[in-house]
Amino acid sequence: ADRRKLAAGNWKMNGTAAALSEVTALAGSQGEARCEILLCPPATLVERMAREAEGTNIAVGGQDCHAAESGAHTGDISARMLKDAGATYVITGHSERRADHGESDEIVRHKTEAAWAEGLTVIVCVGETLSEREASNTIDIIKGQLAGSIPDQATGHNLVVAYEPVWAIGTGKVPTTDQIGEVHDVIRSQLERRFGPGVGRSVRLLYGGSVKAANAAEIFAVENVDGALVGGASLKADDFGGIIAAL
Ligand code: G2H
Repeated sequence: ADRRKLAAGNWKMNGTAAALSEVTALAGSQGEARCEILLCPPATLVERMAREAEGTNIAVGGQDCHAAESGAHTGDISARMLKDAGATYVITGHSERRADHGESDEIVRHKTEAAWAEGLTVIVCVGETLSEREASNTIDIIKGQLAGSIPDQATGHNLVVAYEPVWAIGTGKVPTTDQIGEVHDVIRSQLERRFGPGVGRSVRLLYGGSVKAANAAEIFAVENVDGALVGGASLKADDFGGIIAAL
C-alpha cells in the first residue's frame, strides 16, 4: 500500500505562546517536505498554533479528548472543541494518559469513537511496560490493546496506530530495529485480520519513544514503520526538522 509518511510531534505539557516561533521556523524549513507533518501542542495552544500553521503543510492535533461531546467534566476538553479550535488529529491512549489518568482500553476506544464522530484522525497508542517485555508478554499486551482500544469503524484515513514501548519513552532507551519490526508486523497483521487487507494495509503505523535525528533513519528503514510520534525532539524546529529529513 502507498502510505503517506507521517512525522508527528507530541509536545506533552510543554509550551507557551513563545514556543509558536518554532512552528513558524518549522514551516519555513519544511515547505518541501514529502511527508505529512503534525504537531500536537497542549490544549491551550491548539487554536493559536492552528492559526500559525494556516497555509503551511503542518497539521495540528490534540493530545487527548474526552469521550463525551460536552458536559460536567471539569478540566476536560471534547473532540468537538479540538476540531473547533482547528485540530484535525488527536492522540488517544498515550501511555502517560493510561498511567496518570487510569485510562483503560475501553475508555480509549470511547474517546476514539468520539473523535471519529467529529471527523478527526486518531493516533491510538499502544505499548508494553518493561516488566511486561521481560515476562515475554509484549505481543499479547499489544494484541489486547489493539483489540480493546480501536473501535470497529477504522479506516486508513481515520486511524493511525503508534507503537510506544513504555520503557523507551523519554528514557533515551530505544528498542532494536528487530524489536520494533517484530511489533509493527504484529500490528499490521492484526489490523489486516480484523479490518480486512485493504484497510489493514492502509493504516499508518508510527514508532514512538526517544526518536531523535540521530536514530530516525534506521527506525524509518524498518518494514511497517510509516513515521514517528516524537516527544522531546519535536519541541525545537531544528531537532524535529532533522527527523523529518530522515523520513
Ligand atoms: C513517546 C514520545 C512521544 P519521547 O511518548 O509520544 O516521547 O520522544 O520524548 O520519548
